[in-house]
Amino acid sequence: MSQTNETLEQLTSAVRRFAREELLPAEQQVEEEDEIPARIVAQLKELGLFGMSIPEEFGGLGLSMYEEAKVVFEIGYASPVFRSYFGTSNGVGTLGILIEGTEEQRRRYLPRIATGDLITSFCLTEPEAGSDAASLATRATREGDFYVISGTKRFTTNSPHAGIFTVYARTEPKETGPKGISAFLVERDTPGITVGPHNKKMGFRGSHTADVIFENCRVPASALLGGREGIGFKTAMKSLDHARIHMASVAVGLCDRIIDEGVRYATERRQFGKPIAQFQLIQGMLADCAAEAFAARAMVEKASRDKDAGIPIIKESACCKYFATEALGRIADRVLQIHGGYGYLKEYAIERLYRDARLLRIYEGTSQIQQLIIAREMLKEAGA
Ligand code: COS
Repeated sequence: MSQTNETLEQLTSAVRRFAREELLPAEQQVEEEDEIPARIVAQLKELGLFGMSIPEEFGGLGLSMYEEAKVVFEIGYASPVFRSYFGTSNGVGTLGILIEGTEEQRRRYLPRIATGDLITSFCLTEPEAGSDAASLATRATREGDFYVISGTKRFTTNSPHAGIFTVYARTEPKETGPKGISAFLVERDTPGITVGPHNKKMGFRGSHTADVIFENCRVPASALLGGREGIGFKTAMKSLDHARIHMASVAVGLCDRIIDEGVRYATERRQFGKPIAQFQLIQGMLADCAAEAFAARAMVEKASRDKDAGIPIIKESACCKYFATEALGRIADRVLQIHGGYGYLKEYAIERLYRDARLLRIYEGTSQIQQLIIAREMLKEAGA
């Protein structure tokens, strides 16, 4: 572990205070304006949150997976939109550089990513390649000392703000599966890149996703991640193993928040002459929420400690993402139910949090993809 218990406690306390004192009061403004205020972005930078997973030698906080999860539990207590702004820079947009990047690539990009001055985006998903990521059709064709990239990427989080894209493209046209895929670090000002308009989503207002279109985009051969062709798919999968534990941590933080909203409402709202919290049917719902949130937290803590210890966590990471985000969905649904008709009104936070929570069961791999990964690993372990 890179931080002492004391420094980790200082960091998580600072993030807890920041989430509760600065982020919660700004949530409604973000919802209305579909934008995170610049003052908050500056505070996120100051706390070092863009560089949580980046080693200290490159200016990051150098947190272990366990430490990252503990910090994310705290930031996840606020609207997940805030976390999303620095999420790609700690997660899928940057992890490829940490996992496979050459020394030159690390030195060129990581220090600016760590400060939040360079935002990264992960360009894997395409219009016809979502869950089946290995079927992607974007091409990167070698021409002398360059590659020429063409294709369309979809649902690219933070692409409107990104300064660099980690782009997954097919370098071996005859190879239609995972083996022909390579990854590239493509700088935003490269000619041939168009970022489309923001997608209009059910929730997550303030977090922006869009199509990114590459048209004969020429990048130097040095943009090939890790300097090797054909390893891109595995790099993406390894990035997602880390990112899914991170996402499960976001879900844990949001479970805590939504449960607090439920307890507060249940103790304030009176029916039949007493607070509804005193009715056992409400207590049953609250208890189910607490038990599931506790289980999700324990899973994330165990899986992240295992990852830090070098134990393979492909199955555990998928279990965490699957369980924590599905539990979050059930918790959001119960807490909205506890609010009754008021839960359906925009003036209560649960209406927005319920919509935001819905995304977590979909992105960074749907629940069904997590089930598939878990079962595959089980069968592998059984030698089947
Ligand atoms: N770590 C390292 N290697 C991995 C890996 C991981 N987590 N997962 C797969 N691989 C390797 C496999 O071992 C295999 O290697 P070999 O060919 O050497 O045996 C190779 O990668 C291909 O793996 P696999 O056969 O499992 O690929 P599939 O095409 O069947 O797909 C799934 C795998 C479905 C798991 C993958 O496409 C996936 O995760 N899809 C969801 C994508 C996603 O999350 N999208 C959201 C984007 S972020 S918003």
